[in-house]
Amino acid sequence: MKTAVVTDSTAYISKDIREKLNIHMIPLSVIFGSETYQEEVEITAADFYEEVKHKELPTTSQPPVGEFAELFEKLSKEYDAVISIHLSSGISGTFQGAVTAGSMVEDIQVFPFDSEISCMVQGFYVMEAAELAAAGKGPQEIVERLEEMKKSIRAYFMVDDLSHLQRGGRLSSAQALIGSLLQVKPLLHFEDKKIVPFEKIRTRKKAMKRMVDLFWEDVKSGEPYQAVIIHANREKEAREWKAELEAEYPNVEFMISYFGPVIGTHLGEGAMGFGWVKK
Ligand code: MYR
Repeated sequence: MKTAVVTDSTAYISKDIREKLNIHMIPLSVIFGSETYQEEVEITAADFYEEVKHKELPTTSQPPVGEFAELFEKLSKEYDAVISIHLSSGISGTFQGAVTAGSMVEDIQVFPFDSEISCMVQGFYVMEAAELAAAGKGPQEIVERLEEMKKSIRAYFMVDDLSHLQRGGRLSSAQALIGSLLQVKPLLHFEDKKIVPFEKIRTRKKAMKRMVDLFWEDVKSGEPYQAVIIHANREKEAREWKAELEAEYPNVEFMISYFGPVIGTHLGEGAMGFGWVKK
């Protein structure tokens, strides 16, 4: 059985890795006024953070269902099944788009998978699925492995300015609580597919330290883990943090990724995240 792996742009998996692992990607878009750009195709993260320095922050949109259907149709010529892995259905309609398109195509079985997260943490699922598909595993077996990964995947993130998340309506909390968080650097995470505050923390430094404490709680068991630092145009800071973590946790495999245009629209420049999963 031949299984294809599809994801969306918000996993921010580089073109090189996508090509190497045979991962198909459907982009979400950012919209500046009357101009729409597909991220990772027509606008890079570097262009985006430069643009927003002198333009109003854009809005974002999910891929049209027709684009999913077209891709699934195309894949049906070569594959028997597709696993389509997407950002959390609690923050975007992208996953539902894959579900709808999956019910429209006839010649291929579509297995939509809600990562309940986004960015390179979603990417962990995608790369694992691609490796299993390349090894000839069938869709059921791959989905089982992804469900197993869900038990150990964790991610926390902080933003410099909470107003972007509030403006985009992606922060699930009472207005009064949000108001009290605007003065601090709250640590955020996903709960039931939605973004909620995890803890009120006063400074960026303390929020980063807290993420590491939470990480330690999991990795102290000594089991093998992989981890990712995700930044919104703060590459130098991410590199320094990675070097510190590598010195402290030599048995963990760390990587650096980024919040690209779509996620950057909702988090704002300066956001920083940390995610991990048991290997
Ligand atoms: C859309 O328009 O459908 C896209 C909406 C994307 C909302 C993004 C909200 C922030 C997600 C943060 C993910 C952090 C993962 C570590």
